[in-house]
Amino acid sequence: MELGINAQPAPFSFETTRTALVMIDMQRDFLLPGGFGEALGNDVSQLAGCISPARQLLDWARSVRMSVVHTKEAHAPDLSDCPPAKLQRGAPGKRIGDPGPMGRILIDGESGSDFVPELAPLAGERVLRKPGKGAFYATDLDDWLQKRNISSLIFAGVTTEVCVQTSMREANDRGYNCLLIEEATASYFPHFKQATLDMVRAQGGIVGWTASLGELIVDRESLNVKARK
Ligand code: C5J
Repeated sequence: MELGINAQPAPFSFETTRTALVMIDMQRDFLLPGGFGEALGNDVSQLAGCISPARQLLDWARSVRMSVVHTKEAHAPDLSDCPPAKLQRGAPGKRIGDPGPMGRILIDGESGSDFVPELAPLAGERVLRKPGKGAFYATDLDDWLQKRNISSLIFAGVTTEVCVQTSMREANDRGYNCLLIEEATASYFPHFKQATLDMVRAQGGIVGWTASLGELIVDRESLNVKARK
């Protein structure tokens, strides 16, 4: 099904069968107290508002049978995939691999690294562990998307200016058309979110497009009107 929606800086058209939703790092470690985000001194309550819109977006993607990728930033328990420079971030005792209220901070398999329940993956959806900020760095994401003939990506998740923007830039350089859903992403710093939206869509969409969730989440009747075939 081909859809065209209002977006900035211009309308965004995509074929649902050739598009994937990429939900970035909706993990307890970033969204809840006691995780990596808070360990770095952030006010994690700033992210709560994007959970419900992200869930609506996920429900919509599922309803149109779109491919879904859930990324999680998490490291191997032996930290072999964590560069020393990254390991030094944060206060001693609250660094990656240190024990916290949700298990070892940012370590795969610990409860902090898991997704918030609202955004839990369903069977058949891709869960992609990534050691970096970008979803393409040291992962098989590009191959996975190419095998499925995917050419457009819809992005949501946290944080807007770090893992979401990095992943969008990586995807844009690889030739994917990238759309960021405004309400379904958040930052610990609201002005960084706004700056990222502005950056993405500046210069004629130099990194991609942004759109409001309402442009996608429409009832069946208007969805049929929007569908060109
Ligand atoms: C950060 C992320 N902020 N998912 N990760 O370290 O944006």
